[in-house]
Amino acid sequence: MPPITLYFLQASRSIRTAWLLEELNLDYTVQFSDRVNQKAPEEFKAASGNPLGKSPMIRDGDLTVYESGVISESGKVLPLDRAQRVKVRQWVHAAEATFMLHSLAILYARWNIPSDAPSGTVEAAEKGMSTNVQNDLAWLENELSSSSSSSGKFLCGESVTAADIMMQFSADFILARELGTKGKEYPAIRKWLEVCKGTEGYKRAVEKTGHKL
Ligand SMILES: N[C@@H](CCC(=O)N[C@@H](CS)C(=O)NCC(=O)O)C(=O)O
Repeated sequence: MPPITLYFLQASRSIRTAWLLEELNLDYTVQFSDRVNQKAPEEFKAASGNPLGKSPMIRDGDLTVYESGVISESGKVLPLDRAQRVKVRQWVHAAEATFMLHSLAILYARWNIPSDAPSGTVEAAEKGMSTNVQNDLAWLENELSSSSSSSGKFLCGESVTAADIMMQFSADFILARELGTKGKEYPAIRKWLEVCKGTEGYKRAVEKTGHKL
């Protein structure tokens, strides 16, 4: 048995950790669960050992680690050079604390505003919250437009870093669910997403987990 177990909830951030483990060439087993009514089933949450029941979670020997960001800051995907490392970590944190924070607000409005609310309530909430998401995506689009012409095809250079591993899911999720993106085009983001999805590590992660959004 490989020492690492990945708790993988379908259609979730768990793909980040599967991609990471593939990039690091680590052997691991996967405990899967599909969603039930958009949520992780209670038995899966309990088995994962994460107090919040959220995925991904890994068990590595007697160590359990949750939060995809901290898991991603591992091995060769975190550059040793101080300036590069800071830049990569900036994207690692932005992936959750900026991009997911702003976009999930829209998804939660869609899920939680009661269906008998006055007509147009969800749309108005969504419109108000789109400004943050569009600013975030404009930042990423600009960064990718300038970085691909100067320093490489990935977010922070010529090879996959934790920045790609974390940000790929955030951007893919926002575009797939159209969270505040109506009427906007993001060609550099879409091109980079294809580059990420075309890496051998990402393809192996999808093959192993069946990840789909
Ligand atoms: N900040 C955490 C977020 C984890 C999280 O919210 N995971 C979601 C899936 S993307 C989850 O497990 N949801 C299941 C549920 O709430 O039932 C991370 O990056 O790992």
